[in-house]
Parts: sequence; C-alpha cells; structure tokens
Amino acid sequence: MKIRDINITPIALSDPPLLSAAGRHQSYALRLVVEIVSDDGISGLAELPGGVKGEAALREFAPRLDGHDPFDFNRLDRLIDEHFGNPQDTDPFASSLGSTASKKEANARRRKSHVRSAFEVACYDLIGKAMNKRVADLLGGVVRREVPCSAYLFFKYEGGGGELGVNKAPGLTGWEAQRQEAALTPEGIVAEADAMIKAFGFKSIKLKGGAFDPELETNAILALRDHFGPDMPLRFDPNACWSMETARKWGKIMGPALQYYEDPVRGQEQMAELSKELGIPFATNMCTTALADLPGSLRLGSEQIILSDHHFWGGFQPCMTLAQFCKVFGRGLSMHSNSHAGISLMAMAHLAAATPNLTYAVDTHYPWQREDIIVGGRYKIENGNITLPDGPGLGVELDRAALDRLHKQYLAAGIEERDDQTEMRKFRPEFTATPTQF
Ligand code: GKR
Ligand code: MG
Repeated sequence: MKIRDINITPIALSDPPLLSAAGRHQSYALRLVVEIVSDDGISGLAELPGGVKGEAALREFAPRLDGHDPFDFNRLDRLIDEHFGNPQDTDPFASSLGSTASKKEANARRRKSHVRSAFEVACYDLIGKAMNKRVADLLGGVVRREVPCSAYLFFKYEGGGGELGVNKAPGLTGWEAQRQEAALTPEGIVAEADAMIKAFGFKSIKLKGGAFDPELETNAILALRDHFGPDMPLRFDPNACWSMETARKWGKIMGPALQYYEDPVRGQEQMAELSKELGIPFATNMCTTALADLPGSLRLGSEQIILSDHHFWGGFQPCMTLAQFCKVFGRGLSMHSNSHAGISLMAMAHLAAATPNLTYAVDTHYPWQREDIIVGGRYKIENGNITLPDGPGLGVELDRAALDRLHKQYLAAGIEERDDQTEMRKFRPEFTATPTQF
C-alpha cells in the first residue's frame, strides 16, 4: 500500500466570541482537513489548527510522501527531519513556550509537530481502514470505550459567532441558546456551566481565565464550587498571563476548590517554584509541550499533570511516549484542546481510549462549534463521554458536501491566521496580549 494522493482543505467553523489572555475568538475558527489516499483507493483523515502558514507547510512537505508506505513511521520521521531540520538536536532542553526558546523557534517547532501529526494520524486512519481495525487497537488496544470529557467554560461576550457575529439567532433553547449569551460574571459562568452540563452531562469543569480581573475569575471558581458542590472537579487556566504574585494570592484562595491549577504562570521555573509553594496540583499545556521539554520538567518539577495533544506533540506516537513518561515519573495525564471539528474529536477519543494512564477527563471545545465535516453531522457527547465508534480507522467518514460548504465559508471569511488580539482590538482598542497581564 502506497500513498497516491494528498488533499489539504482549509475550512472555517463558526465560533462564538470566547475570551482568553490572547483576546477574543474571531467569528470563525480555522482548521485544516488532510486526506491521504492510497493506491488502492482507501483514504485516511486528519484535522489540524488552520492558518495560511500551517497550510503552506503541509503543502510544501506533502509531495515528499508520494509513494510513501503508510506503515513506515520511521521514514515519515526521517522525511520530516530532512524537510524541517531538527532544531531539538541543537537544544534538547529548550522549552517551546518557556523562557529559553525564541518565538521563532517555538513556531518552527510547532509547525513541524503539526505536519508530523497530520500525516501520522492520517496514516493510522488509513491503516485502520485497510486492516479493519480501530486506530485505538493499533495504538495498543482499547482500555476504555467511553472517553470522559470536561466541560470547557469561557468568559464570553454575547453572540453566536459565524454569520451571526455578535448577534444571536432567535428561537433557540437550552445549550444552543446559552451558547450565544454573554458570560461576564460568576453568575454568567454558572449559567453557562449549567446549560453545558445539562446538554452534555460533563462531570468535571475547566474554566478558562486570563480575561478579566483575577478576583472576578477567582469568584467564578468559588461560585462554581458553591453551585456544584465539592464533588465536581474544577480546573482553572489563565494561560500563564498571571504574575507570580497574582497567581500566589488567588491560588491560595481558589486552590482548595481545584482539581488542578493549569498554567497560572509562565515557564517551567516559575511553575516549579509556585507549585512547591502552594502544594496544589499544577497542570500544563504551555511549559511542557514536547518530548524535548521532559528533561526540564523532571529537573525542575514544573507540574504534576501534563496535557497531551496529538496536534501539538506531533501525533499519537509522541503522546504515547509522553504517557509512558507520566507513568514512570509519576505525572498525571490530561488532554488539551482548541476549537475543532469531528475528525480531531475522534483522533482525541482514540488516543484517550488507548492510553491506560489517562488520569483526567479530556478538554474539548466541541460544544462551542456547530458545524462538522463528518458523515452524520455533529458527534454526540452524552453523560460527559465520547463513545468510541465501532468503525475501522478513526471510525468517521468525510462528508464531502459539508467540507465544500465549510471551505467556501473559509474563503468568504477572509481570515488568514487566528488572531484573538486583533479581534479584541475591534472592541477594546487598547488591548494588548502581553505575556503577563495581571
Ligand atoms: O481557545 O482560547 C482558547 C484557548 O485558550 C486555547 O487556545 C488554549 O490553547 O485551550 C487552550 C488551553 O488549555 O490553554
Ligand atoms: Mg491550558
């Protein structure tokens, strides 16, 4: 079996105005859909964060895979290294978003990881379809068919996103209606949580912070704890935009209510110092984000829990290596997410289903999106779980009409890269997404 064709399609998914330290989500979230086709006509799928630079990187690399054997992952690695170079060789201790790597190095590494992830995941889907095996079977076997997900709450402005922008579609009920409402206060966050949990049955909650005054965000965590009681696991993540002083002060207050404190501060050194001081579990998807960061994580003890993400770690295989690391060195393991459609959801589900020591429910932005590119439309999350599909590979097929529609939506949206800061400046011209904001 050889790879004969590769199709790369940028799409735009409607996205409501969610807030974070980076600013405000644009009306559309960009994704890239990758399809590889074998010489016997079987296709393998993957989905990645979008943007013209990422798309260009995929397109430049893709011809190297002409005639490639999808089983040969070592060759894929060699081709990727030849094409992108291997910056990790020169500085294996560099942390991508920490203090030692420049933004340029971090972006280069991220692009390389994305490209490897896209083709690795698509190869697994292709192999699974060819062999009538689920991807999770190929990754080591299914240890759970029900993959628990966490509710992912955001402070947000009013608006449904997409064509609606800051407006709301009338006549909706339940989560569909709540999804369009503003959530700018602790009460608003509790209402958001209630509607999301009623619709999807989540049994743990993550709140994205970093958007407003730390006191207000801390009060939102305390309001969630009061509303849902002490048995509902709560996580809080200000994306490292808090100073040590701020994170220390509010961490002491919200700490007892938290399952984990995710990236309160920036870089492995600061994370290590504060986590020792506060003595509560720290988690990261910002200071330990690649295999090259693991020596630093060990040396410093920067976090107790690492969030994997097959898009950012370079595919399933590095995430399985991370899982082994977590097992051997006593780290907990959770999973990170960005706005995404059903192919990413399925890839996350297969990875989670095949990871015995996935110790926390996975993040997903999926409830915030409305459209999808998979046959059958939006995949159901029930009782807080994604149920692994029975079909081979990732278990989903591409809905070509939907792909075409969302590609046209991408062309019409005219967005080249995700840019939450510029989006926020349309409403708050003085806004700057500096690394430390509070
Ligand atoms: O979608 O705004 C967002 C999130 O802030 C996302 O970009 C983060 O990468 O969810 C992520 C996180 O856990 O840091
Ligand atoms: Mg995070």
